[in-house]
Amino acid sequence: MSDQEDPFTMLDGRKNSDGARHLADRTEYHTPAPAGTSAMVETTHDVRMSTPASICGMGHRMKRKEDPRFIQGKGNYVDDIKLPGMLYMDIVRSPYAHAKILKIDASAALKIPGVLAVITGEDLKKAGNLHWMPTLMSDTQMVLPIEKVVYYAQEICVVVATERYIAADALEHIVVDYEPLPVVINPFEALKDEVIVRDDKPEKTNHIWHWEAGSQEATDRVFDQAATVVKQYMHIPRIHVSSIETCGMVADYSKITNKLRIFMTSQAPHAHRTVFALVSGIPEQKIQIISPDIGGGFGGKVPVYPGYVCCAVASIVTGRPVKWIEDRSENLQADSFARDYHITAEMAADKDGHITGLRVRTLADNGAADAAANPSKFPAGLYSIATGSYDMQAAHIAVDGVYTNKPPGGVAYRCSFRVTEAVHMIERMADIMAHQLGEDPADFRLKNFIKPEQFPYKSPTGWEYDSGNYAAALNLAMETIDYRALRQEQLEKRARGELMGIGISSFTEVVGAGPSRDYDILGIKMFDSAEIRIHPTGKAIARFGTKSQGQGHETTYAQIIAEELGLPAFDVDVEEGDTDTAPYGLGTYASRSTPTAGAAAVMAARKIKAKARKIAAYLLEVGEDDLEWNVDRWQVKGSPEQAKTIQEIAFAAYTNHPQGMEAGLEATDYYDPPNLTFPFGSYICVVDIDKGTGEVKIRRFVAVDDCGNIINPLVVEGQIHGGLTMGLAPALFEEIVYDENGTNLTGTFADYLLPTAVETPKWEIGKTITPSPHHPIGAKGVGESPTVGAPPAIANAVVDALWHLGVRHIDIPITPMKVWKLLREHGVTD
Ligand code: MCN
Ligand code: CUM
Repeated sequence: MSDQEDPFTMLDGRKNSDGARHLADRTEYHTPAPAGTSAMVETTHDVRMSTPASICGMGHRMKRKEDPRFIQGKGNYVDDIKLPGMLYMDIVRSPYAHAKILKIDASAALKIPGVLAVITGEDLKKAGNLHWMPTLMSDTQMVLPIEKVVYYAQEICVVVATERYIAADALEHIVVDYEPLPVVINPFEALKDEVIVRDDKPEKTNHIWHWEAGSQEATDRVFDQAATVVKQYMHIPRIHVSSIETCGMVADYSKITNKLRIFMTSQAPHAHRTVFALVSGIPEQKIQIISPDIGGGFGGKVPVYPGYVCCAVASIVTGRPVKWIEDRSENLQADSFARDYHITAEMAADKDGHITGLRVRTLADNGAADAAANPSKFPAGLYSIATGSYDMQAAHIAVDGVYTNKPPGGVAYRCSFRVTEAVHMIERMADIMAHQLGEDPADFRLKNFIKPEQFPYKSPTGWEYDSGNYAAALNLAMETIDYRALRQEQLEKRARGELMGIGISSFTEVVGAGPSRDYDILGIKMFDSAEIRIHPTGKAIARFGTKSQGQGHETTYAQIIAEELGLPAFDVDVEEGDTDTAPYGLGTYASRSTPTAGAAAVMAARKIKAKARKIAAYLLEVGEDDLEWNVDRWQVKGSPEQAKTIQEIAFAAYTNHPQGMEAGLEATDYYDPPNLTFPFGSYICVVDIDKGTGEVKIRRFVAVDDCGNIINPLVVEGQIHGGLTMGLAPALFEEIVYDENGTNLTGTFADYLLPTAVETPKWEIGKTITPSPHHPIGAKGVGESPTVGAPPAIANAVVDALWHLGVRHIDIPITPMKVWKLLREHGVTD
C-alpha cells in the first residue's frame, strides 16, 4: 500500500455493529493514581541494597535457584509427565482457510488397533455445546467445527490412541469432505463484507468493534493550527511466539473422585480453571490445574486453544489420562499469533518543533476470532499509551477490529497488551518528524520529552504516568555510545557514499494490571496474590498466583521476602502454578508479576512482621513501641543486644506465643495496585548497510532501561538480553505470511526466520533507576520493555541511513530484499 493512499477512509462513519462491545466512553480508560503519590522521584544509577549477602535481599545478583535443575535437564515440563494407562491425542487439521465441512468419516481410523476414540464437533455439541468456547475477549471460537472451517490448520477432529505414533498415523485414515469457500485474507478487503468469515453471528459483518481514546475535537483543533504535519502508513505484521516448548496438556479425569487433574502449559492456571469450570459445568474444586515448568510463554500460553479443550474432553470420555503435545509446525501454523496492525499515524508540531498532537487510525486484523489477550474493557489493549514519552496537547486514537480467514491472532508476543505496536508507531513518527524538521532525532526527543517535574503526568489519552526521567536515560545512552561522534562519522561516511544509520527509541511502557476497577479478564479482576508460611525452624514456603515461564520467580520472590523479613532467600521456597495450593491470581503476562504479586509478597511479609513484633515484645517483655526493625530482627531501641531474630520469633510462634494470640507465622495478601507502573528506556542502534546485498548489520546497540528499584540485577539483565533479541527478531526477520488462499507460507523454521546467536549483536546495557512512587518497594515491571523498545530503534537506524536518498519508511521486518529494492528504486547501485 502506498503512503499516499489512506485505506482508512473506508472506515469513516463506521459504528459498532450490534453485539460488539461499545467502548467509546472515554472515562473508562482513566487510571488516576491514588491521592498522596509523590510527584518527583529521584533518578539514580545505583541499585538499592540493604541486606548482607548471607540474606540476599533486594539488589543482590543472586544466581537463579531454579537453574541447577534446568541446566541439568531435570526440569519437569508437561511432556515429562507420564501417568499409568496414559493415552495420546493428535489433531486432524484443515488444509483450507475457508470451507464447508460436508462429511467426516472416521470409520477406517477407528478400525486401527490402538485407536480408542475419534472426537468431532458433533460429539462436543452432544456433550453440552462444548464445540464453542469463549475467548479472552468475550468473543466465541470454535473448538471443533461442525459446519465450516475458518482458517488454515484449524482443528477438525481428534484421535485418541494408546501410543503417540498410532494416533499420528490414524490421522491419515480420517476422510474429510470439504467444499472450498472464497477466502478473505486482507483486512481492508474483509471490511467490504463480500466474504463473511463468521456467519454464525447475526450481524453478518467482518467488522468486530470500534474503539477510541483521547479527544477527536481537541486533536482536530491542534492539527488545524500546526506548522508541520507528517503522516505515515505502517504495517506491523503478524508474528508468532516460538517458545522452545510448544503447547501441551496431560488431562487426568478420575471417575472415582470425579476430579479432573490437568497439567498444562498455562501462564494463568487459576483463570483457566475458572473458565473451564464455567464452560463445562464441572465444579471448580473438582478441577486442578498444574502448570509445571514452562519452556517459555512470552504471551503465547495465555489463551486457551482448542487442543486443550479436546484433550480434557478426551480424558473424560475415555476415563484415562490423555496427553497432547503440539508439534513444532502445528504450533507455528495454528496458534500463538500476535500483532497485525495496519496503522496510519499523523503527528503535528508547532513552529518551534514542539509536538502538539497525534492522530492514529488502526485496523486490527484479528483473524477468525477475537482471541486477543487483553483486559476485557480494552479490545486494543493498552495501545492508547501511543503518545509515548512526549508531552503534547491532544491525541486521538481509533482502532477497528476485523475478522479474516486466518487463525485467531492478536494473542501476545512480549508486548504488554499492544504497547509494542504503540511504541513502534510513536517512535517512528518522532523520527520522521525530526527528520522532516531537519532536527537531530536525539535533540528533538530531549526537547519534547515529558519533564521530570511533570510527573505524575496525565496523558491526553487518560493515563497517569507514575514516574519518569526520560532525559536521564537518553543522555546516558548517548554518552555510552558517544552519539555526537557517531553523527560526525555518519557525515563523513555519507560523503564517501557509505550508508550508516543511527536510530533512537525512547519508549514508555505500561505494565502491572490491575488496578482491578479498570482491569479484568472475562470479569475476573486483575489483582494478584502471595502467601507466606514460616515454619517453626525459620524456613519458609511462599506461594503465588503468578506463574514463571523462565523469568526467575523462584529466586526474585524469595529475595523480596528476604528483604522484608531478613529470612535468607535460600531459606524461602517459592511455588507457583498449582491451583490446589497457590492463592488465586491472574497469572504472569504483561510484566505484571513484580507490580502485582511482587507487591503482594511485600504486603504479606509486612503482615508477618507486624505479628512478629508482638511476639518479640512478649518474649523481650517490652512494649511493641519500644522495638525497632533491623534487617532480620526486632530489637529494643537503644539496646540492640536485646533482640529477637525472625528465626527465634518463628520458633516462638509455634512453641511459646502469647496467650490469646493465634499460633503460627503466616500471611496472605491479595494486592490490588493503585495504578500501573510505567517503566521506560532509551535505546540507540547503529547500523551499516551493505549496498550490494541490502543487508543491515547492527554495529552497536546500547540499551538503557529504567524499571524502578531492582530486585535482582542479574535477572533483570537476563530479561533485557533475551528481550532485546526478541525485539531484533520482528525488526529484521519474523513475519507470518499467508498466500491468497490463506495457506501459511511460513509454517516451518526454514521460512519463518528466528535470529540465532550469530545474528545477534552484542547488547550493551545500562540503567537508570526512577522508583515507582506507588509500588511498595518502588519496582516496575521489566520483562517486556526490551522487546517493546528495540524494533523502532533498529527501523529508525535503517531509515536514518537512507533518508537523504528519499526513503521515509520501511515496514518491519526489514529484510535484505526490501532494502536492496529500495536502494535500487532510489538510484543506488553497488
Ligand atoms: N525484576 C527485578 N526487578 C524489577 C523488575 C523485575 O528483579 N524492578 C525481575 C522479577 O523479579 C522477575 C523478572 O525480573 O524475576 C521479570 O519480572 P516482571 O517484569 O515483573 O515480568 P513477569 O515476571 O510478569 O514476566 C512476564 C514477562 C512477559 S509478559 C513476557 S511475554 C516474557 C518475559 O516476562 N516471557 C518470558 N520474560 C520472559 N523470560 C523468559 N525466560 N521466558 C518467558 O516466557
Ligand atoms: Cu504481551 S506477552 Mo507477555 O504479556 O506474556
